[in-house]
Amino acid sequence: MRQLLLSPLLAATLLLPAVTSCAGMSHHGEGHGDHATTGGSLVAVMTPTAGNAARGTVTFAPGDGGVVCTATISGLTPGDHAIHIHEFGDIRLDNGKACGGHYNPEGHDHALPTSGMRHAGDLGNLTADAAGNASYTIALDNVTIDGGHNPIVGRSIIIHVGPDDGGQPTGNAGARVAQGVIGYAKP
Ligand SMILES: [Cu+2]
Repeated sequence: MRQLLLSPLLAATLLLPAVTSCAGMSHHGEGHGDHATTGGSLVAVMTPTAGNAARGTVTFAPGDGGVVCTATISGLTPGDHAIHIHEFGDIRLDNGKACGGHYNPEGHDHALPTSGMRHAGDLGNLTADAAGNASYTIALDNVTIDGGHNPIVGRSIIIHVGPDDGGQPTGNAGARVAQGVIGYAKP
């Protein structure tokens, strides 16, 4: 009796992988062979680290000059603040340190975006007005959404308490005031 009850379940269990595998093959059969990107956009929802108030969004979309990054942040102190792509999409620590160092897969020295030779994550500075609001747009030719060259999906954005002065090793920007994981945006 127990065997009779189990057998439909067993049959389904055995069939399911076969069906899934067929679907997978048919997808491959349509042929793309390359490492094409999704063509989609990315978003990092920025949340404040402990004791800070900076929050907002940073988006990345395919556009003129490569990838266009747009940051809209509030809750900053007036003035310049470093903005970087950091290595890990890990915001488990409330000081931002789980995001690791700058995203730098090509092993360049740190620099401001005026230099072509820089960390892939070197996005420069955004400037907050007297009310603490900042809007910043930069076109990036040294990264891709999720392609073969310095893909940024799954990494993180960090905004710092101070400005990036371009100095080694990471621009002397101080503590991390906001962090967010770069993920796929809902179309
Ligand atoms: Cu940083």
